[in-house]
Amino acid sequence: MGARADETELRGRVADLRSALKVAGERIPAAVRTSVDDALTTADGRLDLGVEHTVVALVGGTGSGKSSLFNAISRMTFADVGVRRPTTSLMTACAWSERADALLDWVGVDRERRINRFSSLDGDQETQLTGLVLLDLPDHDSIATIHRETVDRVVPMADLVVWVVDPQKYADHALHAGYLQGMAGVEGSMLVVLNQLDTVPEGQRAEILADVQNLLTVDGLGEVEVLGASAVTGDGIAEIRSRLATIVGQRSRAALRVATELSRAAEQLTDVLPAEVARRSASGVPGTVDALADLVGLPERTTTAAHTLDDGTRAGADGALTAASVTQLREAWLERAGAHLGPAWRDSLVEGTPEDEEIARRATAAVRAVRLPAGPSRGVRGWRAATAVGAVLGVVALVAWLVLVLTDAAADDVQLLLLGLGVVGVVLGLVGVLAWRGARRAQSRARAETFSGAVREGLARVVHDLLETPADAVLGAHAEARTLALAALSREAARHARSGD
Ligand SMILES: Nc1nc2c(ncn2[C@@H]2O[C@H](COP(=O)(O)OP(=O)(O)OP(=O)(O)O)[C@@H](O)[C@H]2O)c(=O)[nH]1
Ligand SMILES: [Mg+2]
Repeated sequence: MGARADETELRGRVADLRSALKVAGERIPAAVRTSVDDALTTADGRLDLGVEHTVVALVGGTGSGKSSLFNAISRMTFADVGVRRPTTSLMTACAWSERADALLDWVGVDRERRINRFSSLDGDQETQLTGLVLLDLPDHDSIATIHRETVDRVVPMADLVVWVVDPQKYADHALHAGYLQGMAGVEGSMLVVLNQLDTVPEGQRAEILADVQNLLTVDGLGEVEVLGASAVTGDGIAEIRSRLATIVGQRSRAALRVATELSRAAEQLTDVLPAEVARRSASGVPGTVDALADLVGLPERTTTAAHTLDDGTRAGADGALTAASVTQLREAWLERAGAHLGPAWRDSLVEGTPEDEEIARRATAAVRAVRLPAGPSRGVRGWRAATAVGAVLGVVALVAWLVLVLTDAAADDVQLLLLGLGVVGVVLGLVGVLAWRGARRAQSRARAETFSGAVREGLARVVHDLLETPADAVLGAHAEARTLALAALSREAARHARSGD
C-alpha cells in the first residue's frame, strides 16, 4: 500500500471513530470516551506529522563515520565531516519528501540543518527512497552531555536506528551496555553498519563482521542485520540504500503505531456497544399492541360495538385508561427493547420514552376515535321490508280467500288466485324473517371486525409513536456507533489480510 493510501485509510478510521463517538455521545462510559478521544487526538497529531515518513537515525560513537555515511547515502556533502572530535553537535536531516517539516520540527532538527532530496536535480534516482528522513546524530558516547541527551531523545522517535560502528571501537562497552542491550525486543527496527571496512585488510573483513554479529548475539540481538561499508570508498553504500528502500517501502512504524492505537480504540468502543443489542424494536410491537388491546378491554368493547347500532363511539366511550394501568406494559416494553444495552443507553431509552400518562391518554383517545356507520345496514333494512310486505300480502290474501270461500261469492279461479297470493305472501314473509336475521348477524360480525381492526390500528399507531419510534432512535444510534467502530476495525483487518503483515 502506498504511503498516501495508508494515510487516507488511517484518516478514514479516525473519522469513523469520531463519528461513532458523536453518535453515541455521553452514552459511552466517560472513561472509554476519554480514552478513545485521546487516542484520536494522538492519531491526528501523528497523521499531521505524516505517517508516510520513515525516520532513520544514524547513531554511534564519535568518529565512527555517521556524518560521512549520511553524505554517502544521500549522495551529498551536507553533513559536516571532521577530523576534530566530536564533529557533529547539531542534528542534520535529509528528507526524501516535501512534507517532512512538521516531523522535523517534532524531532527537533534546526531549519538550516535540513535538506530536501527532492529539490535536487537527480531527484529521479531517489524515488526509491521516497518517504525516508535520514538523521545524522551527534555521538552517543560524547563528552558533551547535550549530545547524549539528543541521542536518547531521538532514538525512540526513529523508525529505524542504524548503529554505526568502526573496526576500532565496535566492542565499546558504552555502546553495548548503554544502548544495544536495551534494544532487545525491537531488533526489527535496527541495523548495524560496520563502517571504515577499507581500513581492514581484505582477508580479515569477514572475520571482523562475524565478530560484530557474535557480540550482538551476546547482547540478545542475534537477529540484527550487520552490513559492512566504507563511506570513503563507497563500498556497501548501494546495499545500505537498497536496504533502506525496502524499509521505506513497508508501512512506517508511525503508521503501524497509529493503526494499532486506532484498533485498540475501536475495540474499546465495540466492547461497550454489544452485538447482542437489537438494531430495531419491531419484534416487540405485536405483543405490546395485544397487551394494550387487552388493557382497553377490546373484546368487551367489540361485543358492544357489534350489537349496538349507534356510530360506534359508544363502544369506546367509557372507561379511560389510568396511568397506573399501563405502567407494567411500559416497563415490559423497555425491558425487552433495552435488552443488553449498557446503563447509559438504557437511561437514554427510558428518558426518550413518553410517560405512562401519555400512553394511557393516547390509547384511550385511539379507542374513542373509532366510528362506525350508524343504524341497520341496507341488507337488514331490505329484508325487513320484504318480510313486512310478504306478511301483509299473505294475511290480506288469505283473509279475502277465506271470506270468499265461506260466502261462496266468487268463482273458483278468483279463490284460487287469492289462495296462491296468500301462500306466496306467507312464504315471502317467512323467507324474509330468516334473511333479515342473517343480515343482522352479518352486520354484527362486520361491525365487530371493523371496530376491532380500527381500534387495533389506532393502538398500533400509539405503540409506534410512543414506544417503537423513540426506542428505534436509541437502538439505531447504538447500531450506527457499533457499525462505525467495526468499520474502523475491519478496515484494519482487511489491510492485514491484503498485505499479510
Ligand atoms: N578510512 C575511512 N575513513 C572514514 C570513513 N568514514 C569516515 N571516515 C573518517 O572518519 C572521520 C570521522 O568521520 P565523521 O563522518 O565525521 O564521523 P562522525 O561519526 O560523524 O563523528 P562525530 O560527528 O564526531 O560523532 C573523518 O575524518 C572521516 O573522513 C571510512 O569509511 N573509511
Ligand atoms: Mg558527525
